[in-house]
Formats: sequence, C-alpha cells, structure tokens
Amino acid sequence: MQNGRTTITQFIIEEQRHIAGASGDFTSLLNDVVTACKVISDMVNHGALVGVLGAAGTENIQGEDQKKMDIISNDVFLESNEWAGHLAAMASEEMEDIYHIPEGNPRGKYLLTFDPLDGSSNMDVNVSVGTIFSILRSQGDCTNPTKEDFLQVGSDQVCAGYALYGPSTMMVLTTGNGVNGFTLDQNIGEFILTHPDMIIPAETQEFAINASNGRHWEEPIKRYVDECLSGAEGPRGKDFNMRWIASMVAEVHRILMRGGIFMYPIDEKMKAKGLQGKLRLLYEANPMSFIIEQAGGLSTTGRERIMDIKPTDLHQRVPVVLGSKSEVERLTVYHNEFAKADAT
Ligand code: P6P
Repeated sequence: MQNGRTTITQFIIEEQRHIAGASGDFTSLLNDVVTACKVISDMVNHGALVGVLGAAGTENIQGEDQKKMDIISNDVFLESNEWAGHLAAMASEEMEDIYHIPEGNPRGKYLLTFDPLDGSSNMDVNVSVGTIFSILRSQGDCTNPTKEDFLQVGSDQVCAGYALYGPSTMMVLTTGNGVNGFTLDQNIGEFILTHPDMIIPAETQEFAINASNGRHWEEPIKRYVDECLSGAEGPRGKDFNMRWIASMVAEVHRILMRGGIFMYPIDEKMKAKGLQGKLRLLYEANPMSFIIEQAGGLSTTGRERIMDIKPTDLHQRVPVVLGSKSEVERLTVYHNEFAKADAT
C-alpha cells in the first residue's frame, strides 16, 4: 500500500496466488510488462517533443505502413521482457515470426503476445492509443519454442491486459479472477488501483462500428445497425449513440466503463480478398475477449465464441463483436436467423 492505496505491484503479487503453479515468475513477468507500458506512456505523452510522431517509412507483416512509434514501442516491449528468464518467446503484430529470447538470456515457461501500439494511426492526431498483451503458458519445449506453441485457444490465456494512453494512462488486467483497472500516478511512476472489479453494464444505448464499410456488411450487421439508427421509433424502441475512435483499446475501455457493443465484422469486401476479418486473433481479439468475458460481457465473431477458436496462424484475423451481453446475444440471434433463412 502507498498511503492506503493499492499499487499494481502489490495487486499482482496477491493475484499470483490465484494462478495454479504460479511462482514469482508470473509476478516478475507482469511487472516487466508494466514497465514497458510506463516507458511507452512517457514517449506517447511527449509526442512531437521527442520526435516519435510520423511514419517510419516501412511496412509490417500486415502490409500496413508503420508509424515510428509502432517500431519504438515494439522494441521497448522486447527490451523490457527478454532478459529476466520468464519467457520462452514473444510474438507481436509488428514482427512476422516469433521472437526468440537472445542467446545468453535464460528462458522461462510463459509466452507473451502483444500489439505494442494499437490504433497508432491516431498518434499524429493526438487521439488515444494503447498496448494490448496476452500471456500464455508454453506447452512445448521452452528452450526451442516454435510458432505452433503460440497457437492456443483464447480460453488458455493466463493473463490479458491493455494499457490506454489517454487523458490519463490506465492499465486494465485480468488473470481470470475478474477485471481491475489502474491509473498511472505520474508523480511516483506507479499504477494505482482505481477501478476494482470492473463489470460491463448488460444493457446499453451505444454501438461502435466503422460505418464507412456499411455497403459491404452482411445482412445481420446491416439489420442490427439499421435498428439502432431507427431509434425510439424503430423496433428497438430507444435511441442509440454511435462512436468510432479507430483505437480498439479506447473502444473496449469505454464499453467496460459504460457498456456498449464494438463490431469489426467480416464483410463482402474482406471475403473477396480472402480475409477472415480485420482484427488479429492472438494479440487483439483474444486478450480483449478474456477481459470482456471476465467483466460479464460476451465476445464472438457473430457466429462463435472467439476464445473457442483454435488458431491456425500467428497473425490470423477474425471478425469481432464484443461488449454488453444482451447486445452481443441479439447479434448472434440475427446471424442464426440469417443462416437458417439462407439455408432454405
Ligand atoms: P479502421 C487499429 O488499427 C485497429 O487495429 C483497431 O484498434 C481499431 O478498432 C481498428 O483497427 C480501426 O480500423 O478500419 O476503422 O481504421
């Protein structure tokens, strides 16, 4: 405790007691992840003053133009987590293959996947960005990990969390024992427990989707959004608000705080390109799904629970529909009704 306040360090040590077989490794690993997020927060907060804005002039494995901070934040994560001996390997949105722990460093029993700076296209326009991470147990040979070691269903995650670099910097964590939020006290450089036991409101009047893709949506999504737009005069009998920040971390945090539904569905344009969705399963959809479910929400592709999906590739994409339980259930019903009608 610091002046009667619970620090994230103390919280993690207490959390470790809920993890079967956890030794000090997990606590130390999570603290190294927290340190990386503090360093990224400092850089993001200083922005142009420290020359971290703008394009890097390179592309990542996803074929997306990288921002300078995509690369810098990725390096911060590697440097903060490669030395302590808790990890067998790492995987990142910004790296094509898995990252092997450098020779000379000890290896450990965990795997770390991360999107080091989610929503980085918002950096240059000073809109919230975040970091998303997920911790798995290495099932294979810790001394010689392979990509296949990472291809575990989301329900096998040991821990998931995100850092949100917004008006304040927050970290939100779950280890399967609920969801807790911490706010960075810049004066002492420590995250303080400010949002214990976060629960998503089951009902909502807010939806998030990139409406510019509307002409490509499948029928169930079109039906759901049209009903929201029809408001009180329509079948829902109430008005809705729409939000789209283009930063999944910020959208998920808003949903945790006041309810809502976030949709990045598969659409006809993606199908034509052979894509299964926009968002990545291992380091975006799975960690966010773990958090959302632990906070009483649901997270599906529209058709199936995301944390049941057996990954087939490190950078596999999936459709995402997550948030307030009643809204996600409604969309699942619409997908089922559409499938039945399509089958007749
Ligand atoms: P669009 C950011 O690039 C991201 O991966 C998510 O954080 C965000 O929700 C989504 O993509 C935004 O996608 O197509 O609206 O730019």
